Amino acid sequence: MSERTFVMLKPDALERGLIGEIVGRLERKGLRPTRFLWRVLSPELAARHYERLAGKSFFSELIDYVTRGPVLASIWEGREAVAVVRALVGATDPVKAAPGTIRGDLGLDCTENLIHASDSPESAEREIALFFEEE
Ligand code: IDP
Ligand code: MG
Repeated sequence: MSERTFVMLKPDALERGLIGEIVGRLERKGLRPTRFLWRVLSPELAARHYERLAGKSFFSELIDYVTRGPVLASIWEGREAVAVVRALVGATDPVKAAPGTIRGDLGLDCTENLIHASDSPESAEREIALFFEEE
């Protein structure tokens, strides 16, 4: 059954010129993009997006990172899209992410790990609403 998920290329991915590399991996898997949005996140939007992590020691570092330059937010569709994209992305810490995954192949820093992808269909709908359906 087709499903949709939310993907955000974080500022380091754009700074390093990795849009084509990362978007290409999702496309080659067979997923289809339906929306793209290039924007600089406000600290308020970043904090709402990551509100579940508000108590963590790295929270302010995370907000500074994701607001320091533009991100590329997107919506992707396909069979089991949420789980498929999470598998392509790899573990949160790129040192632990398996080779062959986006973070495993392209990243090294635990905070600056290139990409966000929704962790459940419920998160995907919440994040799509936050980025694409509110103003
Ligand atoms: P995820 O992006 O793999 O879903 P989350 O636990 O949702 O991981 O964390 C959101 C983001 O916060 C991560 O992608 C990473 O940028 C940052 N982060 C998570 N855990 C740590 C940590 O232990 N140290 C530093 N940054 C972290
Ligand atoms: Mg997460």
